[in-house]
Amino acid sequence: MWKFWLCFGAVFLSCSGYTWPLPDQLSAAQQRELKELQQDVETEIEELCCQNELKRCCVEKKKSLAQRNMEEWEGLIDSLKELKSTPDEEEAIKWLEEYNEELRQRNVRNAEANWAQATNITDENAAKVVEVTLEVTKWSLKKMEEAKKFDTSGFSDDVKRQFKMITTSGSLSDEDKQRQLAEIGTELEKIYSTGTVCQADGTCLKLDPDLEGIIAKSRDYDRLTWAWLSWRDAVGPPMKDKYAQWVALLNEGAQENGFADKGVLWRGAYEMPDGKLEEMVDAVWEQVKPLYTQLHAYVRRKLSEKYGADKVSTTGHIPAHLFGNMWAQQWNNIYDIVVPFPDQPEIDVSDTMVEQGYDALRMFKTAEEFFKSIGLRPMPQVFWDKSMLVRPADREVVCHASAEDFYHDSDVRIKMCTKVNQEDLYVIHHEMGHIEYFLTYEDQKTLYRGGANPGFHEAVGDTIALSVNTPGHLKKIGLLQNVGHNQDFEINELLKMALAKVAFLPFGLMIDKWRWRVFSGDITPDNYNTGWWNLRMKYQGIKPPVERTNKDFDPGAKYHIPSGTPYIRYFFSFIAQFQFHQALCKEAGHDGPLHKCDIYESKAAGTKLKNMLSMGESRPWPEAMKAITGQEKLDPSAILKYFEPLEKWLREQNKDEKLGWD
Ligand code: BJ2
Ligand code: ZN
Repeated sequence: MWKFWLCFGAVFLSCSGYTWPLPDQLSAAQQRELKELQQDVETEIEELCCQNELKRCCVEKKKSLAQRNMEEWEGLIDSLKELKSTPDEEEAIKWLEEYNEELRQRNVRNAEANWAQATNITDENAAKVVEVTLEVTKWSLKKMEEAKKFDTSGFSDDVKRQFKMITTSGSLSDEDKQRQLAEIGTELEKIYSTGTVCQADGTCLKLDPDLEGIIAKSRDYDRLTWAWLSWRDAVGPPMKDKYAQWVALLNEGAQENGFADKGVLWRGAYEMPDGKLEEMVDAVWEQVKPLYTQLHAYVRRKLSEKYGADKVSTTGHIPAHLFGNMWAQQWNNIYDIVVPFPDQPEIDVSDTMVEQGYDALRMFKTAEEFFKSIGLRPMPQVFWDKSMLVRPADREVVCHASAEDFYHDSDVRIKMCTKVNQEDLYVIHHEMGHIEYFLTYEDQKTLYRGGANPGFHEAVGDTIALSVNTPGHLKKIGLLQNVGHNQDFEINELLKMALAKVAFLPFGLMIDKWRWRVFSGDITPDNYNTGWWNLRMKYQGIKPPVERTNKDFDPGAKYHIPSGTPYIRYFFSFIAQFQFHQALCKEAGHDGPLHKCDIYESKAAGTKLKNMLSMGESRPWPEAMKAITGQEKLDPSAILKYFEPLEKWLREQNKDEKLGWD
């Protein structure tokens, strides 16, 4: 019957110059069908009128007929809306429902196996991880073949999005190779997590807390060199060949599925045409680079004063082991060396935390309190029951902090070898941000239980920590006694934040610049280390403290390389978190400079954040960006605004310096 009305309506309504209403609630297929019909009829009438030289009369006549038949036309549209989707799409939706449920159950098993291994590294647990990974791969390949049988072209955007996710795969088809890949993956992570360095007196040191502790606290140049070098020599060389095999297998999987290399798939998470993500991050980097260059020149001079001009020249690259951080990724641990106004009240709260008897649990409760104060979820009981908050004495674990979603009944956990200091308080907020995201989108379809893009996931906890780490807030929670109210204090405050945030940017960028080139074959295994240091030198302006060769594998000394975790997400996050902070501060009614803003207890800010988080991965990221900031782009103007007073001050300090390092 409706087909009859469709034809009837079409004949009477079609007339050049008249627009048919085509509501977008109809499925894409229905819309297309209607449009085609309209086109056909219009052509027919056009021809008829022209043949009989009746064009003007036709237009007028049909227009009035169109008005009269409007009601019937709209009735037709309504009946179409009721039909909603074509029978094929209904079948697809049913298939997807089952898919999402089975995926969820498999994710539960996967998360449990990984957790068991990460919190107790044994051969048996490693074997289980491999088995579960193989099961998942096998199942997703089977499901991908089923999914490809659906002609999705006429389906709604939401259904299409899910099919695209299911059919975008880099899995190898050969089961032996799948196994090899999974085994190398667990092996690389094991080398990193169990790496130790033994000293002449027979005592052995771990990365966390021992070697990281030396790098953070020692001010002895040679001791620093020793810790820096020993860690790299302990874990790098044993990984190198395995890493090259791992890359080859990942690329083979990508190529089997029609992609040029694995890097294309990694970048695909941002849903931008290939090339555009790199273009976007390069453009952002160009805008923040002047600020980084100022910070670099200032810190270089301070380090040169501290260690001597023979160790640190005031014009070139800075030796990489002097930044208080094993990877020179964040420089906040050398705040004491570079503090601009040492007579101002202290702003580092590490010592006070120890004096006040803080322990890991209290640090986690402190973080939770902030999230709750803006209306986000408290940590569920299972979180407290099952998380690993300190390093256990009786077994090997992956100490690198992480947050995991177990995909059922709000089972979410953090594992971390917490130490009582301000840096770990920040890491707790970072990880808890992931947990809040997991909890806020837990009612989404399994496929959409992810960040708008991976960078969004990274930015949640950091955004909160921007408020927490203001001296104003630290005073509120009793960790600071005095705060200054003058420009000198503000410069100290901003410089401390810049050591964590601005210093990170070129590091956040170069890691995946290296991996994208490794995947594309531009950097080959015999050039892994040289390629790595070329990028470290170019972007960060740092150099190895001793000569390195291609027998070394320094990338392997950074967790995300052996664990295979993409890194550009952190670059994205370190820019986006300032956009989020700015937007939430506005929502909270903050007045004054951005770096003073603390959104504590603002339900308005919390709601804004929650609304964005609840979207999960259901829409492309620019929509999520718009939901929270009102703009659709990654935009460095917020971070630049935040550090504006510091940049001005640094320019003045550096006016006689030779900036840069070429
Ligand atoms: C300390 C933090 C990661 C993170 C861990 C390890 C890799 C992924 C997860 C994921 C989260 C998710 C980390 C913090 C800022 C800079 C960077 C660094 N650990 N991961 N499961 N950081 O992002 O939390 O927890 O998305 O599900 O690595 O280099 O230190
Ligand atoms: Zn993270």
